[in-house]
Amino acid sequence: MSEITEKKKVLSCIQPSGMLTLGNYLGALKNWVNMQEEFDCTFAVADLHAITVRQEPAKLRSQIYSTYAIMLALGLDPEKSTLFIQSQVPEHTALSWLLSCNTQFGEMSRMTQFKDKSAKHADNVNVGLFSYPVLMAADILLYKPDFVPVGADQKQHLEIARDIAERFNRIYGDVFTIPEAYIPKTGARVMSLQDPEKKMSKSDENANAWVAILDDKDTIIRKFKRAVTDSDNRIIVSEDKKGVSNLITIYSAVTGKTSSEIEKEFEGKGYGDFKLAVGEAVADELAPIKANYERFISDKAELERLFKEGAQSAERVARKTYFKAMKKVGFVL
Ligand code: ATP
Ligand code: LTN
Repeated sequence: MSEITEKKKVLSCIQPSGMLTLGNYLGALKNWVNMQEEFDCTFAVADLHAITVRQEPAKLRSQIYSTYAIMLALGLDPEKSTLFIQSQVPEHTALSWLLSCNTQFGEMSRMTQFKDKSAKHADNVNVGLFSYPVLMAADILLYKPDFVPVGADQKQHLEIARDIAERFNRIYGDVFTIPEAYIPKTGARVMSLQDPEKKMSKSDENANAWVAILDDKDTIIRKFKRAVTDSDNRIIVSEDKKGVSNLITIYSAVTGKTSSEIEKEFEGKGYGDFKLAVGEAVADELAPIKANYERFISDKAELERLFKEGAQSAERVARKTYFKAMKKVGFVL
């Protein structure tokens, strides 16, 4: 007798807040593609999250399209996974209100990303920036995922989502699945190429600090050649060699080689050779994505067709969870 086992569910989102980086790719997106076959996956462009910092409307619009096109270019397949744009499924904001009223001010105040971003955008410390993890919890809980693939910086937000879900279930009865973060072993925290104490971020003003998924080969190699290292010229992982360690992590995440294999491979060689090898490996990995991207972004009508379909199927799932939560809280449907 054949046994039908249901696939476990996966959900994740990415903000369309600029050029996606190698950090986004190694920390999150690469895993999304790897998970697509084994799991029932839902992935979204988290455009509502992007306006927690000021965005120029025309630029935001074009970045929403390009982020969706990158998801397709990576190999995410709308026939296998649900791919949609967050703002097109209104249950996200609706559920986020129910969750907000069950989240404490004190627990939100501990979020380190809020502290960092409010320091960086001191002229616009808006309420959305503060309550953003509640919207993120809604994004997740609507789809009842078992796993949420994210980079290490999102761990704290995932924990809050779990806390919110557990509390809601305890007060009102079972509605939400408690999700687990799925953080990669290598590449969970890719650091800036210019300041290896900081995470690689697309909002870094210094363009040499980050590699964009859509950078061309020459640009990628140039950025790696300029990567900040140190003066001791040994290619080893070490706490006091953050720049070199970061390059080893990147090379390892892209090639699948372990750190000790990499240390052996480059024993006796200099930083010049090593940086070139890392740059080339990264450029080779990203080249097909860039080529696919050009194809997807040039057909707007097809992109629109795909994301509308994606939103419809996402909403079918989201609506059920949302109505159930509303009912439990005591609303009349
Ligand atoms: P910003 O850097 O502008 O603050 P972000 O890149 O952190 O934004 P998102 O685009 O929403 O924000 O991130 C999408 C995913 O990429 C998340 O899962 C996040 O954890 C991951 N990610 C982002 N930066 C890195 C990094 N440097 N290393 C590993 N993973 C990362
Ligand atoms: N907060 C995340 C992006 C994000 C997300 C989500 C990730 C929004 N909603 C739901 C996983 C699940 C970020 O800033 N990187």
